[in-house]
Amino acid sequence: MSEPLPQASTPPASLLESVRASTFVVIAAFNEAKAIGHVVAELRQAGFPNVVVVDDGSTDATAEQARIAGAAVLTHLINRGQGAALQTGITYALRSGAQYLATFDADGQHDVADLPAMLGPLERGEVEICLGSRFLGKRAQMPKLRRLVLFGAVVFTRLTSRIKLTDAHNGLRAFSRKAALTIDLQLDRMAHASEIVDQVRSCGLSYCEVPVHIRYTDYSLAKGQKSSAALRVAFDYLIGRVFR
Ligand SMILES: Nc1nc2c(ncn2[C@@H]2O[C@H](COP(=O)(O)OP(=O)(O)OP(=O)(O)O)[C@@H](O)[C@H]2O)c(=O)[nH]1
Ligand SMILES: [Mg+2]
Repeated sequence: MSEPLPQASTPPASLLESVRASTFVVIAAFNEAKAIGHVVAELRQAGFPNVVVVDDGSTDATAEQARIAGAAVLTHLINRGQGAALQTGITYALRSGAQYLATFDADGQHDVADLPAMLGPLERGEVEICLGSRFLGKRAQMPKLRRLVLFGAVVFTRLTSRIKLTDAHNGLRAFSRKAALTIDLQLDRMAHASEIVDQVRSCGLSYCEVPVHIRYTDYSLAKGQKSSAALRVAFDYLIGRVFR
């Protein structure tokens, strides 16, 4: 088992304008027309001009709402899953000159106010990747079953990836350009979260966890993952390991 995970030093109150301008926020979105416009608008109002939404074969107005709110929109013609959508967005951001990248969920669960603390350690050159954790800092409000499943994911990650995280499946992450160039997501669906952790370790990328706030709303709970989906994620990940 590896050493305890390093945590970020004191978060910066502000982030350099040049860092915001060269940060690309990548959002995988599947049938999120009700939420995506607000999410993109909040990011842009907070001073992040480069928002990339990958519409993952949605059958609703996700792409249109994202575009109206000011995002660059990429489209998968069929639904490929969050991992595939993130890799599409990351590749696009790198080709567009991104120096920093963040992944962000489309369903309104992430808080844009957490981004400066996520990007700060990258800006200061302390680490290459910051991983958001809902279990550091204030106790997160969430359904008990979800807490249990996420605890199971942490234990699973410690056993399979041998990395000690407090939150193994948090969609809020920040990457330096170097880290984004190194990470190569092959698992199309939700198991990409474990794959990233594996690659952090195998590629020797430096990382830290940063406390973030995850909102559980009626919308996110109705739309989000069923607890039983955890078994499918574990299965996809283990199959991916066998065949890679
Ligand atoms: N479910 C799902 N989400 C996708 C897909 N492609 C992209 N996404 C996006 O991935 C993000 C996370 O998906 P969620 O289903 O909310 O997963 P989660 O946040 O880990 O789980 P919850 O805590 O249940 O919300 C959302 O922004 C989705 O719109 C896909 O094929 N399926
Ligand atoms: Mg969600």
